[in-house]
Amino acid sequence: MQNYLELLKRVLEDGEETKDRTGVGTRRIFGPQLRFKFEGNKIPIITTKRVFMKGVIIELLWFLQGSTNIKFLLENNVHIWDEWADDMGELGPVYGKQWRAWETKEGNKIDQISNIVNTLRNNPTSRRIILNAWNVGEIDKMHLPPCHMMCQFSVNSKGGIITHLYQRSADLFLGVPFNISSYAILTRLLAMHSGLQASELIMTFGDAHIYNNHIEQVKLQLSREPFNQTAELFIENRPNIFSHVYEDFKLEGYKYYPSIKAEVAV
Ligand code: THF
Repeated sequence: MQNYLELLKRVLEDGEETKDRTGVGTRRIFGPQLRFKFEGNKIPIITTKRVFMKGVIIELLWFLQGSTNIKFLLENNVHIWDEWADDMGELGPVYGKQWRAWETKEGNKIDQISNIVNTLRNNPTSRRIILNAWNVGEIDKMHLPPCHMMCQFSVNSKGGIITHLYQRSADLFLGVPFNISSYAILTRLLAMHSGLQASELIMTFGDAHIYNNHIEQVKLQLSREPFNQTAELFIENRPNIFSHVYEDFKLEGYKYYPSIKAEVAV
């Protein structure tokens, strides 16, 4: 996965120094893109550090459940959302709520994921297959506005899904390795439940940054020669996209360098 490392290098060397909301400070560039092609059961995962794949899968299942409370994450020992939750574990109307129960003015709830599976299945040439978490009227109630905020899905003539994600803010060292694998798995799940294949993942970033307290970690990562992408993800089938459990996901052949610790900016 050379292009992720190339992006890290570019931001490290040419990024503009910025004072950001968190007070940590970043180097940033605006508007880069990463692309990953799917091949068989192979799944894109960064190899130049160990990616916490259990966290990625549990978080994705949690989004798909429509949950906005960290209880399920804590039960599974995943702590990546702790910093933003209130005393009751609530995060406000974040991803899960918008994906599964976007509220309309009339008081109806729209399940975007079900609609997407149906459209992929029944009208694959549609140019309106969109997943949107950026609910303008509810942003101020979210403890953190969505970073990976919208996706458009396209089905090519071979029946392959192309996922194009727009991510307004990209924490290149901590968040992006999660986001890559997460949207890759979402693409595989959508393919499985719509009778299609996963073809490509395109990620367009708005503000792509390296936090100042991740610089040494990024340099260490850049000193490592990446392994070939050999990881394969096998997913047990289920009657629908919402009934998956963690045990359905079997990751094989993931080669990685040791994990690298870093503080998350809140
Ligand atoms: N805020 C910031 N500053 N960066 C982010 O990446 C981010 N997110 C989510 C919401 N706000 C964010 C939270 N996702 C980790 C990973 C993903 C997160 C938050 C934190 C993290 O600390 N990962 C470590 C440790 C994992 C572990 O073992 O617990 C890692 O090494 O990967 C991005 O969407």
